[in-house]
Amino acid sequence: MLKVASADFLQGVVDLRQLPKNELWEVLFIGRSNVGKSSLINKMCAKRGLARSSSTPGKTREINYYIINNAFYFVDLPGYGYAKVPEQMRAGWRRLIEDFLKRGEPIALAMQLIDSRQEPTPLDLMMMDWLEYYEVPYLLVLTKADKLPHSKLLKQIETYKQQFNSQLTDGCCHGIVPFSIVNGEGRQGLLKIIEGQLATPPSKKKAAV
Ligand SMILES: Nc1nc2c(ncn2[C@@H]2O[C@H](COP(=O)(O)OP(=O)(O)OP(=O)(O)O)[C@@H](O)[C@H]2O)c(=O)[nH]1
Ligand SMILES: [Mg+2]
Repeated sequence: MLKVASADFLQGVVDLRQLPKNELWEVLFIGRSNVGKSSLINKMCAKRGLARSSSTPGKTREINYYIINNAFYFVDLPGYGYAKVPEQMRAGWRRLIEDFLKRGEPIALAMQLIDSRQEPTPLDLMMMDWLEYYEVPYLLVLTKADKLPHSKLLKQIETYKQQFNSQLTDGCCHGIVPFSIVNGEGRQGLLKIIEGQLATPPSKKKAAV
C-alpha cells in the first residue's frame, strides 16, 4: 500500500511558464470551489494545513504543487463555479486549465471532485469532457460522504454510475469513489488506485493538436 511518507508544498503557479521543469508524474485534484479539494489533499497526506482549506469559496486561485515522497506531485487546481468571480477571471481560469491539460506532461490520474449530495454542475460536465478529450485517466470522487446517510450515498453512487456509464465503460473514467475527511472513507482506496497508476503509468499523452 502506498504510504505518504513526506508531503511538502512546492510552489503556486499562476502562469504555465512557472511550472516545475522536472517531469514527475502528477495526480490532479479538480472541482468547483468549496467541493473539498484542499481538504482531500490534506487528508490523503495526513497533514493538516498542508493545502489551505477554508469555508470561503474561491480561496485557491493558483495551481498548487505538492511533492509527495520526493517522487510525484499532487496538484491542486483552482476551483471553479464561484458565482462572485467576475467574467474576466472565469475566462482566465478556462484558458489556464485548458492550456494546463494540453501540455502533454505526464498526468498519472485526475480526481474530479463532486459534492456527494449534489448533481454535477454544467462546469463539472465540461471538465469531464475535457478530461475525456485529452485522454486523462480520472476518477469521480464524491466528497463530504459523511453528510449523507449510507443508504442515500449508495443510491447516489448508483445514479452516477448510470449517468456516466459510457465514460466508465468506453471512456477514461476509472471509477466512482466516495470520500470523507471526517471518517476517512475512501482514503485507502484512493491511495491504492494512485499506487496502481504510478506503477503502470498511462502512456505519455500525444502533443496537443
Ligand atoms: N463534513 C465534511 N466537510 C468537508 C469535507 N471535505 C471538505 N469539507 C469542508 O468543506 C469546506 C471547503 O473545503 P476546501 O477543501 O477548502 O474546498 P476546496 O475545493 O479546496 O475550495 P477552493 O479552494 O475554494 O476551490 C471546508 O469548510 C471543509 O472543512 C468532508 O469530507 N466532510
Ligand atoms: Mg482549495
